[in-house]
Amino acid sequence: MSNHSMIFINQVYQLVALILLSMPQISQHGRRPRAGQDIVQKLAEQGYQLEPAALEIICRYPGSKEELLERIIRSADRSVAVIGPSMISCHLESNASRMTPSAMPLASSPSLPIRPSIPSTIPPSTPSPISSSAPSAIQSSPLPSHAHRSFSPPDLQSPSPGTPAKPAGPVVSSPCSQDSSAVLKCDITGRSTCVGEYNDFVHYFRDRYSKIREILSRRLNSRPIESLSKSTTGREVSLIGMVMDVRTTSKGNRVIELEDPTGMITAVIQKESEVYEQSSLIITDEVIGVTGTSDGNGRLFVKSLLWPDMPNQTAPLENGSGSALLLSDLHVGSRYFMADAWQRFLQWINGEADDASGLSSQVRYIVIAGDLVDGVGIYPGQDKDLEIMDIYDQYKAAAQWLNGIRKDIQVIIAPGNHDIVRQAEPQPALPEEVQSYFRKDMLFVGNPAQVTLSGISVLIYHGRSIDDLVLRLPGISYAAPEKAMIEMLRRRHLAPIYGSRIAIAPEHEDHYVISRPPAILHCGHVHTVGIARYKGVAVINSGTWQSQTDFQKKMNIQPVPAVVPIVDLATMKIRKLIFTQS
Ligand code: D5M
Ligand code: FE
Ligand code: ZN
Repeated sequence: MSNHSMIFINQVYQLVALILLSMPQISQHGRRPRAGQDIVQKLAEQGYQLEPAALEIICRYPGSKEELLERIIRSADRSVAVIGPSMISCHLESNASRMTPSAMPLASSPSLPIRPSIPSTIPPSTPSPISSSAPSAIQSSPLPSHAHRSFSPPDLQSPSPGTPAKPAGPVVSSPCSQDSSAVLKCDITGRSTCVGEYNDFVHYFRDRYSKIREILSRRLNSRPIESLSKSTTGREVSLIGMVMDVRTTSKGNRVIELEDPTGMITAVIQKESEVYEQSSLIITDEVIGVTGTSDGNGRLFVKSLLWPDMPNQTAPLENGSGSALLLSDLHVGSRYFMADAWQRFLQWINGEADDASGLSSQVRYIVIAGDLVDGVGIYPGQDKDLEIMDIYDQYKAAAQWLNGIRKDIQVIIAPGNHDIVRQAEPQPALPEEVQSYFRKDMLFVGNPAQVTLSGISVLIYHGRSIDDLVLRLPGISYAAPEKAMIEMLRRRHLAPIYGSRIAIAPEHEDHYVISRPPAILHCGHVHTVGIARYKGVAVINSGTWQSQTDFQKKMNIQPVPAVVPIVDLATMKIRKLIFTQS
């Protein structure tokens, strides 16, 4: 049998083995009926029913059922009433092999329906630790705008007569000249291959592994895991593997299960090791390089760790012209959308406000990294926070606001988790009907997307993976989102942790690998502003236009609204413009 088909079958076998092996233990202790009731009740409280086969899978789950339930609830689509086995299996497979033959082959084919599925919505209902301190920036020359006119909000009811319908078909560049136009280089729109089958997962993880391996191979002379044997005992060897699991033992050593397409190995980082502290940054599903001594028996004692990282360079990578404003998370339709601040911004950009520095006339691009509108049904009780209840009306209002931007500025719009596209990432561009509300020179791209602005490459990603990175990495907080973004660059991956708070569809290609370093990495989502420069890359999180919601108050989320990072594309200097006050 080829390695390829082994991978497919073994993934199924491992999951079945996991379930079957846990059965006797559960029944022995007589926990199942009671646990079953609790599970049904907990899900009912959240408004979900449970298929019997799904209940059986949860009852047999050997790990913490509480945690499993929480993962299921978090990832369940609110429009789904009954949770079936397929919605659960993807939460069970985190430790199952993704690339190698199983150590535990079973003779029979699986009897339980455990096909992995991609959850489509993650309601924002679970609290997470949010720091309340102010964000930092290495280049922050705030240039307050002092607009002092009274302004009336745009008419939300009647669409502007000057808003022509957009022609059908994908938009790949603006009608401007090649040099000044924003060009879409890559996104998922119209290219999704994923149907959620096992083979998709195998392709996805293999693609992730091989792309990042290629980057690591430039600096590490590694060998396949299967080549380790008795003959390599005591020798120093290097490997490149995907992290299947990372844990700390009772003795305080760190143990990593690493996998490559040829096998798995246990890498041990002893407490006394020089790289012990560094190893606290290892997260599941990332691809790293390790060098250490093999014991010839499936274990490697690690001496050094290597992340793919960016090439070492401090100078900006490219030179362009004009400047770009980076925005995100407008949340139009929310009661908390800051219309007054947006009006001040419009006046500034349109040259109707004081602008002694002349910065506004240099702006050629505005990039919006998702959450253009607040959406509908995104989290429980959201209707209380909405000023506009219909999602299409929210987009019409957003179009009114954006269509007021100076005509020579190219606007690029990517979706986020509040927008009307599939919730599983990567997300395609907004639907054509919605696009038709906007000026026809606007460029709609997917999430993530790579564009170039007068030759400067910008990697746009809404930034949901920041939630996972904040939870998992020491020293990373919502107050300084640029640090989480630097961790993405070090891993050459926008969402290294698979299947946690964000749902990533297993496309055949991993669209999150950062194969070529961009000049700018632009995220949003966390509603705080963060600016840094990392190895020649401008790392920017662009905050929000939504003031603190009641939900955010409860969660102690301190948004930084109406602050706009501006990048000079010729010098790559970054500043912040502040529109909070007139
Ligand atoms: O996300 C806005 C901010 O709120 C961002 O910092 C993430 C945070 N957020 C979103 N959902 C949750 C939940 N459920 N718990 C804690 N924090 C959350 P947005 O995408 O605009 O809703
Ligand atoms: Fe948002
Ligand atoms: Zn968001």
